Amino acid sequence: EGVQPQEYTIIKMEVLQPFPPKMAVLEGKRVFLAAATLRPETMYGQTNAWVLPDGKYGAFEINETEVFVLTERAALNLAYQKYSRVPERPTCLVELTGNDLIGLKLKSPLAFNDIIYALPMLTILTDKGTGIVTSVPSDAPDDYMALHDLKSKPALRAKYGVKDEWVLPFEIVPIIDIPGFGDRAAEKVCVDLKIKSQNEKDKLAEAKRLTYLRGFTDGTIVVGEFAGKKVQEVKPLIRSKLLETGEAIMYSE
Ligand code: A2H
Repeated sequence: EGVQPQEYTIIKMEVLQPFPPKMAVLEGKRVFLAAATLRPETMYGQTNAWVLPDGKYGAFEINETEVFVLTERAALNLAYQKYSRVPERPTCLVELTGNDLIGLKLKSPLAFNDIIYALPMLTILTDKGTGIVTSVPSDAPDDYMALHDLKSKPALRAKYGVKDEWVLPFEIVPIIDIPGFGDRAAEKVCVDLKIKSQNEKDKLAEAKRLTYLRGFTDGTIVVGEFAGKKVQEVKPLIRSKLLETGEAIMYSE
């Protein structure tokens, strides 16, 4: 890790009004949770966003009208990648923790769910990407297990102030078919490996190893305008589209 640059796509997940009191200072601006992903072609299947409850985030001014919520580290990296109008020192309009973000109502590009919510994930690393992760439980074992934990453990929801309606209505959205794995590959490997929670690091690493490459090399997208095409083929097309429409930006580290 860290040997060669990682090319992420930052997905702009728009925070819908009304903002919570802590974010009142952002009133009148367009505010986005900036989620870093390596799999832009999976965005149809988003069910929520992930934040680290104790993580430190900031709302950074990206230009006159747009604000990104992400870690300070990522804001600084981005500033050097020509998107900020104030490259040397991105302005932090308000400091936030993950707890402040839990329950935010979001609208995210390509997602079949019109509205999704920001929810707690306990394994997010603050020194990778933006510290915000978009959740695609059909294809990401980490996302599947973290959502499964919240759905199956009322005490976990209570601990983080997560309302039932932010979690329980959200089902897996099948988006990619992988021969031998089906169209809910993450669920299948997590069940096969008998993974019990998002904290089973080694087993989840194995689950990711089993699905990630296969999804990319043998997967077929079964939804959207590119339905029937290979994941390999559509990934760059979907990424370009998101970049062109301004719904995403590039980010590398
Ligand atoms: B991926 P790599 Cl569908 N902490 O996006 C923990 N995980 C993070 C993170 C952070 N700070 N920042 C990004 N990620 C996740 C989609 C996806 C992803 C699918 C399948 C696999 C997959 C939806 N979540 O990643 O260590 C993000 O989840 C499998 C590795 O830099 C991001 O892409 O290689 C991926 O990890 C980046 O991980």
